[in-house]
Amino acid sequence: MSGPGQGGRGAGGGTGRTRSHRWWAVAAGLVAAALGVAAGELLAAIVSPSLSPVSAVGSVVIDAVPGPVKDAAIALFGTADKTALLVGMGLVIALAAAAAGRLELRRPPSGAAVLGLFGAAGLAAVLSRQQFSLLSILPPVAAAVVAVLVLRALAARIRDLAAAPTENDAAVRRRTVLASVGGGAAVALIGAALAGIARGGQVGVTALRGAVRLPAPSRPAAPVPAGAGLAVDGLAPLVTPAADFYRIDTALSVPLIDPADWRLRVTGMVDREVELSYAELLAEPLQESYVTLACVSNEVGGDLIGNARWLGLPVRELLARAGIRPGADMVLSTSRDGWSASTPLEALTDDRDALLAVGMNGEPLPLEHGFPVRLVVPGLYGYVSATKWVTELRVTRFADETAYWTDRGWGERGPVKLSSRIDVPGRAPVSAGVVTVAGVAWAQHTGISAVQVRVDDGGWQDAELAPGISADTWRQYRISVDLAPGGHDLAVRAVDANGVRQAEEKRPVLPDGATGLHTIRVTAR
Ligand SMILES: Nc1nc2c(c(=O)[nH]1)N[C@H]1C(S)=C(S)[C@@H](COP(=O)(O)O)O[C@H]1N2
Ligand SMILES: [Mo]
Repeated sequence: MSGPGQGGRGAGGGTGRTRSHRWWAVAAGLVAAALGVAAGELLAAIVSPSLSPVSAVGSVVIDAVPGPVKDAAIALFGTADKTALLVGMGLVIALAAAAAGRLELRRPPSGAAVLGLFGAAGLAAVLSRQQFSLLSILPPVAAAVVAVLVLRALAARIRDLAAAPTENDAAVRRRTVLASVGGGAAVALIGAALAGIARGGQVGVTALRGAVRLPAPSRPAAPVPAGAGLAVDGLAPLVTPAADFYRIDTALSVPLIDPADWRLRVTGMVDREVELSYAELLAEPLQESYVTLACVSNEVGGDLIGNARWLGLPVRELLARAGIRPGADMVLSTSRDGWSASTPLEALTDDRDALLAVGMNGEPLPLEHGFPVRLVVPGLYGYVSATKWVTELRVTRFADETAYWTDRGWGERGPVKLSSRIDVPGRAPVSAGVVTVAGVAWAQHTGISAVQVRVDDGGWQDAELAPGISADTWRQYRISVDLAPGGHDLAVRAVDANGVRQAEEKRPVLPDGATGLHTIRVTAR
C-alpha cells in the first residue's frame, strides 16, 4: 500500500469528488456529535437519570433567557415549549457539527476543537446546576472525548480517500469511509435507544406512582352543585382532566422522585423543625377541595388555567405543628430541582384550603404535576404558591429572602386577577341569528357574582351564571345573543363577589398578571 501522503491532498482533484468529500465531512461531523451526545446521555442515564447533559444545557438556557423571551416562547409554543427548545438545541448542535466536519477536513484539528467547545459548554451547564455532584462531570466529558476522537478518525479516513492515487484505491477507501460513517451512525442510534431505556427511571417512578393507594379524604370536597357544568360544545369542562391540565415549569426533565425517599422539612423561623415522609403524609387526615390554578403568564383569553380536585393536608396544620415565630411573613417553598416560590404566610395560615397535595382528580399527582407532593394555594398565581415536587417549607420574611421568579422581576405578591374568557363561539363562522356565547370566569378565593357580555357597541347583558363549586373555582356562564349577518366583536367581563368589576385597562402579564377584557371577532353568515 502506498502511504497516505503520497498523492498529496486533493490528488483526486475533480470538483465532483471534492464535493463528495465535503459531504462525507458533513456526515462525519454529524455522526461524531451524535455519538458524543448518545455516549453522554447513556452514561448520565446509568449514573443518575437527572444528570443528562442535554437537560442541563436546556435548563441553563431556560434560566438564562430573559423573562419576556420566555413569555413569548410560552405564548408561541404553549406547552410544547420544551419540545421546541430541544428541537432548537438539536438544530444548533447539528449545524455546528456539520461545520466542524468541514473544518476538520480542511484544517485539523479545528473541527475537533469546535466539538470540544460544545463538550465544555455541557460541562459548564452541569456544573451550574443545583444537583451538581462529582459524578455529573463524567457525562459531558465522555461526550466531548467520544465526539472528538470519532471526528478525528473519520476525517483521517476521508482525507485518505481524497488522496487515493488510483480509482481502484478510491473505491476501496470509499467503502471504508462508508462503513465507518454508517457504522458510527448505527452505534449512535443504538446508544440513544439504550439511553432512553436506561432512563427507565421515568418508567420506574411511573410504576411506583401506579402502586400508590391514596386514602379516602377525611373531609371530602363539597359535592359539585347540579348544573355547575353547562352542556355547551366547546366550553372548557368544569373539572379539567389531568391529561389536559396546562403544565408550566422550568424542569426540562421531570424530577423523578421515589415516594419512599421523599421528605418534607419545615424549617426557618419555627419553634421546632418538622419532617414528614410520604407514608406519614398519607396517614394524616386529608381533605379534598376543588381549586382553579392559574399561571401569571396567562394572557387575557389564554388557556394557562385549569380546575382540579386536589387531595392533601392543609398547610396550616403542618405550620401550627412547627410553631411559627413572631416576625415571619413568608414561606419559601423549594422543589427537588431547586425551584422556589415565596408565599405570603397568611395565605397558608388563614382558613383557605392551602394544601400540601398528593392527589389530583382522585389519582396520585401525575409526574408532570409534582409527584409525589406539591402545593396548591387558592387565590394565588402558581409562581408564588404552587411548588411541584416540593421538599422544603422555610418560614422566613419577604425582607430576607426571594424566590425564582421574584428574582426575575415578577411581583412579590401574586394574587390571581379577576378575569373571564369566551370559549364559544370559536374561530369558525357561525350561522346568523341566535348564537350561544359561553365561557368561564374566575376570582379565586373571592368568588364571581356576575358575568356580562357585550355585542359590538351595544350594552352589557347579564349572562346566565352556572352555580359555582366554591369561591376558589371558576364558574361557567352562557348567554344567547342575536347576530345579524356580518362581523361582530364580542366582549366579556366579570364582577366579583364584592361587586368589583373586571378591569378594562389592558396590562401585560409582567409583573403580576394581565388585565383587560377578552374580546373576540365572530363572523355570522
Ligand atoms: N418545581 C416547580 N414548581 C412549579 C413551577 C416550576 O417551575 N417548578 N412553576 C410554577 C408555575 S409558574 C405554575 S403556573 C404552576 C403550574 O402548575 P401545573 O404545571 O401543575 O399546571 O406550577 C408552579 N410550580
Ligand atoms: Mo405560572
